[in-house]
Amino acid sequence: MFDQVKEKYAELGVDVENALEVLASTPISLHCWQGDDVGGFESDSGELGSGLAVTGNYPGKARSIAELRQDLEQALSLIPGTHRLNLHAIYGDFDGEKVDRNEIEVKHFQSWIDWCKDQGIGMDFNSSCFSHSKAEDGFTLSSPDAGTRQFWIEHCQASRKIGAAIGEQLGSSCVTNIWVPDGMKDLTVDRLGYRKRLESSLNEVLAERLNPDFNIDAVESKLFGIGSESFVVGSHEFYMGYAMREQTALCLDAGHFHPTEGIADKISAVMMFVPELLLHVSRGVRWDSDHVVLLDDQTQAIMQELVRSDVLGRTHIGLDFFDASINRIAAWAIGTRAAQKSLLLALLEPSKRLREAELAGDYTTRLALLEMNKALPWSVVWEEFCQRQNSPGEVDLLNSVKDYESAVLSKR
Ligand code: RNT
Ligand code: ZN
Repeated sequence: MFDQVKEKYAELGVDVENALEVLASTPISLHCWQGDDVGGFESDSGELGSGLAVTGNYPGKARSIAELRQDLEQALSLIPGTHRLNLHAIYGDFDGEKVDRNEIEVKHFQSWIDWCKDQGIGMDFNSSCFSHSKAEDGFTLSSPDAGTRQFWIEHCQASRKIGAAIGEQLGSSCVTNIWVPDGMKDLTVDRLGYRKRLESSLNEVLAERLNPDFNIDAVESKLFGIGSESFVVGSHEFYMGYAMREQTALCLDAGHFHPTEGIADKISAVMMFVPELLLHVSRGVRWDSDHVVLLDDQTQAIMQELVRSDVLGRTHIGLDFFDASINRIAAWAIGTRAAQKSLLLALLEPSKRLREAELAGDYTTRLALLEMNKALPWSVVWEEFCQRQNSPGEVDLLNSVKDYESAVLSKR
């Protein structure tokens, strides 16, 4: 069937083999935090806070680094292609030792780097400015308290150095992302003061020049969160301005905007002015930003823009969702595969004909082709991709998940 489908696409001017090559060489950064509900492995790990909330209590959660790696290996086997690990600082290998956030070093992440090397995958990193006594009042890098600010500055500086070591050791640049929860529940009078403090803290964090072949800095905005309904210091405008001025990567989280506001249309605009983009592909539902990614309109629109604007080479695709009400490995696999399926659909567009029609003002053809594209047998191409990459096809995915659940998860 695949050969026939390939022919059909070729008639429309679409090179299926080329699409499969691009798909195979587009890694998705798998967020470690789906595996244990953003818990991490600090010796005194407390409650999840700073507006982050995970609901559900599905059995079989990873309770140790070994279990999380086992689960990640399982998830990676269910996702076609070669991907990356996205690790948060709270997931260090601290060996029961109390290591405060401003004291983290490369050695605490060496076993993760070694694991990634064994897996043949790259790794990305995140400072963890939440779930900590010094973040309990809602502020970190923009805190009015100089000592608190200094603590988080040191944490973010340490995170970048760890990022650079990761990139150097793995031979693939590490994207180190900064997201801070800073914001207020209610009416805020001195918004500018908070934003000025955030700016100056970020300047200190990023002051040391690091080799971009090893570390790429990214900053992530948010519109509102639980406990920061009225004001978020690091808003989109703030970080867009900051990233443009400082030429850092800009992180767009698909769930961090107004409920009906997508990030797809922002891509071609921001990419004119920032060097790189980090995506947190996610799915917002009403006020909550972190549902498992699906092959839905939003995700398709994002991938279409990456392909149509020809910015895949400057984009780092990461995921950001946490669902504890379903099998966590299934969540990783379903979400990552949905992002890949969306990308495949975008790569299979008859782009030449679409562009010609648009330029000629023939919007009828444009609309007809776009609608036709959805009805073409793209899923045959997807199944071929899964087979070539030794991953289960759509029908077998659930069985693989259930087998692992009964063999491993149910025994925890
Ligand atoms: C929070 C941000 C951030 C976190 C992770 C855990 O709203 O999206 O990216 O989800 O860093
Ligand atoms: Zn995010």
